[in-house]
Amino acid sequence: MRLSSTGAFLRALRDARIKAFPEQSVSQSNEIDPKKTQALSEESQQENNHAQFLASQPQHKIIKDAATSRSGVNILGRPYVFDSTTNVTESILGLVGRKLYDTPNHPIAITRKLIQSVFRPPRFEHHTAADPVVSTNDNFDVLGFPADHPGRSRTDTYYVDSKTVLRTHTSAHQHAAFRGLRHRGDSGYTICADVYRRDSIDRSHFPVFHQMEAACVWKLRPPKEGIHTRLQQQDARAHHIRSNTEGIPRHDLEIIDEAGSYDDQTNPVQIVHDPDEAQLVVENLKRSLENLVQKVFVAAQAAQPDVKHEPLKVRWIEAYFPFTSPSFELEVFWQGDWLELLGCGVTKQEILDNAGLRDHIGWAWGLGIERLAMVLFDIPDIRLFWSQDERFLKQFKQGQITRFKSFSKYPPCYKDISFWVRPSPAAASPIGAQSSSGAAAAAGGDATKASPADTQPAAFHENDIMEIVRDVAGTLAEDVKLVDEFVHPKTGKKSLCYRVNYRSHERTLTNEETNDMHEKVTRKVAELPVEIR
Ligand code: FA5
Ligand code: MG
Repeated sequence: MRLSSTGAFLRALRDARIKAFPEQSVSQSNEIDPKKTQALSEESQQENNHAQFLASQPQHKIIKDAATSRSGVNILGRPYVFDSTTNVTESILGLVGRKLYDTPNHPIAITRKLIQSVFRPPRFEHHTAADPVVSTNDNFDVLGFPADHPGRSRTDTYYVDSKTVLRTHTSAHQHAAFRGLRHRGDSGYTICADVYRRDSIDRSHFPVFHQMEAACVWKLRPPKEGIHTRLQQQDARAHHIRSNTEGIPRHDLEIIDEAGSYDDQTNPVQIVHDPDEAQLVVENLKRSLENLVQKVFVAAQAAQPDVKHEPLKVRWIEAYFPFTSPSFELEVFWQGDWLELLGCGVTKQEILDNAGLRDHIGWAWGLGIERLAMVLFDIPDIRLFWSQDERFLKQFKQGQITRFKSFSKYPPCYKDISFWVRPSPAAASPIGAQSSSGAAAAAGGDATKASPADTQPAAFHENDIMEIVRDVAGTLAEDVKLVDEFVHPKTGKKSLCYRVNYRSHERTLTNEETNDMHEKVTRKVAELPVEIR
């Protein structure tokens, strides 16, 4: 078997895919999956053969060519040749294409439908996007991510190759979805899809989760009697935004607005916007989302009629996203704590302009479906969403919110791994580095989560351990925690100890298989720039 460089062919293939987003109807939603046209030139025929060979291989298996040592993979029927930036693993690729959001009786799909019932057609078109492979251009560049944004780092993002990633957020499809609104007036969309982030391991984090994104735009009113100048057209548009907001049902939530008068320096109204009109967009955004929370949580409370419920409390706080300004996050007080549900803001005007929406103004938001679904269905561990156990799946029915009943609790098994972090600096991450901007995380890249090895941030990153455990144990790892850390007084070397909790939701793990997994983890960790103790 031989693989050779398929660069030119794959670039053409990719370019064709990136530029075209035909809409095919998929049961009440539009699949905005990229077009599969393949432009071939004669000189790329040989490369094409190799790519076709890859495409004919079993999906999501990493195929290595012995002669050239190059690897590649077939993801959802399309070939990708790896390069030095690649960090996708078979275990993560194995989760691609499950379409939980399109499985009617699955809690992810039930939650999606509930959200869609609040943002309804014809104003909102509903999209899904089955293929998670997107260009770095779509995931980061067109959205204005700075070059040093932590979300771009290989420690946080799954790279298929240097120009292609598993999308880290549904905003990767924003540009395409906005283009789809060019010939409509006041309009909007939702996009629902699986997204991928290299992240920590615990009950609320999984490397794949689902996001729902929405946007809404208002167009300048056309010139007519009494409306001639652009200012008058804008006034008429503002009037429509206000009357749309007045049409949103009232709610009885308790709102804490810590972002009511947002900061001119850190969270400004865009210079190109009229501040009064921008304020109307913000009000519409906030009322629309409060209405969503009201609907969703009333449904959750109805599923527990015997429990006395406190009035719902939500909180607005300021946020930062490269593609909205001003920006906010919405949190809800649930079971004694604030839970971040979503990020949102007034869409940057250049993003609308670049998509052909020069006469429009509007908002966008992006929400974690698991976060909502865990609350709605009382699901205690994010891994359960991936369970194929009938005892889990049989509990849910489309259109219904029911409380999850734990089928049993199997024992945990803790194993530690300790190592020295070498003092010599290792090679830096080829893509990006740790943030110097200190920007809040958007689309992954938690700028607040320092690497434990902060003396050599590029040499060792906690997410590398997480990835190894994911790769070896898959959903059998419940959490991984740093339990001990100290610096040797003489050598200056740092020692770290991580505790891995292996536990299945479906059966008791045997000692032998846990030991086996942990041995594999230890062997792989030893390949990192660390010294096992
Ligand atoms: C974003 O991903 C932005 N694209 C959202 C956005 C869209 C902002 C449009 C403005 C306009 P963030 O990284 O905060 O932002 O993720 C959005 C939501 O996804 C979070 O509020 C949270 O509900 C959910 N989320 C983020 N990380 C995880 C995770 N590891 N596990 C489960 N849910 C997560
Ligand atoms: Mg966030």
